[in-house]
Amino acid sequence: MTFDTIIRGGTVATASDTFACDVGITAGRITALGTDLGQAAEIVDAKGLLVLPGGIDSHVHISQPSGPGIVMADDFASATRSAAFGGNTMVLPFAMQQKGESLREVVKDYHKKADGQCYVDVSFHLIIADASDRVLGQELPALVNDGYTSFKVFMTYEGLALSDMEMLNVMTVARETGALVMVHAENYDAIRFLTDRLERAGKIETKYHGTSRPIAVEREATHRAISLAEIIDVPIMIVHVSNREAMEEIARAQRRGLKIYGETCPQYLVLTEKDMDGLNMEGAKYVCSPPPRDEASQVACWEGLEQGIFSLFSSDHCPFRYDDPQGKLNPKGRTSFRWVPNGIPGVETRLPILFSEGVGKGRISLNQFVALTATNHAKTYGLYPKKGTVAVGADADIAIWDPKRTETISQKLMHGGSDYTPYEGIEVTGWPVSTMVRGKFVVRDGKLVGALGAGAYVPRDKSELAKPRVA
Ligand code: DUC
Ligand code: ZN
Ligand code: ZN
Repeated sequence: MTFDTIIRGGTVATASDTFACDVGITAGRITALGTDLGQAAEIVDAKGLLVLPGGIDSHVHISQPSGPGIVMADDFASATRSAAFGGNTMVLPFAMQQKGESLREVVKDYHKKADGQCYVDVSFHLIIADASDRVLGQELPALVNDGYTSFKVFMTYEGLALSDMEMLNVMTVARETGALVMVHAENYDAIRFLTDRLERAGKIETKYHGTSRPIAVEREATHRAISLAEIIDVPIMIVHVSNREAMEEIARAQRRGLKIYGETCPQYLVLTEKDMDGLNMEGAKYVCSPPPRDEASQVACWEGLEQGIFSLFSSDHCPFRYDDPQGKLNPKGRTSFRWVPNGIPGVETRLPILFSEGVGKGRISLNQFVALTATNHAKTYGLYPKKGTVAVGADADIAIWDPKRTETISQKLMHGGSDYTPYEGIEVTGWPVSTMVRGKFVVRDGKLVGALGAGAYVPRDKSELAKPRVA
């Protein structure tokens, strides 16, 4: 047999095993694993390198409307370029509905933004802001059937927050259609109350962003979301968990046999609320929600990853430029933390941070790393086994890593649309050097070689993990 490509001499790791073997690729798929595979049009030497499933970042925001005068730093080209340099072969951004909009039209708009503009593969979650009978009764079931098999709901934010009744209605549709609900768990009224009170007291600097969204705000909403899901008997994913109390709500639910899943992100492992203290609005670079907490919360999030309470590690990439009137330094943002856009870039740094801090420092195994960054994302969102593993029959979505290479994270190394990285100065060991999507290199030895449009839209199956406990 002759292959298109053989990746030779590397160490392959999956979510369960680590082994020395060559990878044979034909027509974009992995067609053989073994040694002495024979001939190929191209042999890629991976001696001394790791051959891993390409990262799947299942929580990224790209080209979302973000309020009057505010523009996201990435379009699909820059976000997916940045993703590829960060060792990712697929991202799952959101198609965000706004009140009154048809979800179907929203989805069409996001396809228009993404078509021909991606370097890695993409699929869309839906954000449901308008839980009307028409949306829930007609549009949503049809969209789930068409491969949009997950949706995010917000318990906070003007124009996005759903009432408990609306959450229950969305969860009911998820149960009926087999879709998975992702929940942004923060108590809207509590945040508004605290924000108003802080502003009245003249406490408007960016550091008060954290004060306006304390842990209790997140813990309470997490508890409530879990309770609502239990009432409906529907699995849910609590996204971007930042602290022990919210994590323990999830762990307790899991111990009770509920299908409650959790996700955490790099900002909760390596940033703290002190980062938002910076002078001259520097703190705005770290404003995201939920906010980074303290060192004890970082320890808790590590425990959640180590113990499998969190099955996903995503970036929550939501980039705004810093030095830009349409970004973090917008004129209103200078008047109060309330108006600083929430979100930070991170799609390119997610994997090196977890590899270095997690695998390198002995907190998690290489196999846990693969599970947390690729395999579990594919399983959770209906992409497995086509995506998320190195196995015969899977798409040849592969990241080749130099586990010994040390880099200091810096904006100079980044390839996205933002003008800063919140992870500036963090030293990491372990770096993705090449990324291949369906058998074709997008990044090779640190250089962009893939064409714009190399990434494709991937419709998704329903996830096994979205099945209720009782059918
Ligand atoms: N929630 C997200 O998931 N991303 C960015 C901002 C937010 O609140
Ligand atoms: Zn969110
Ligand atoms: Zn997000």
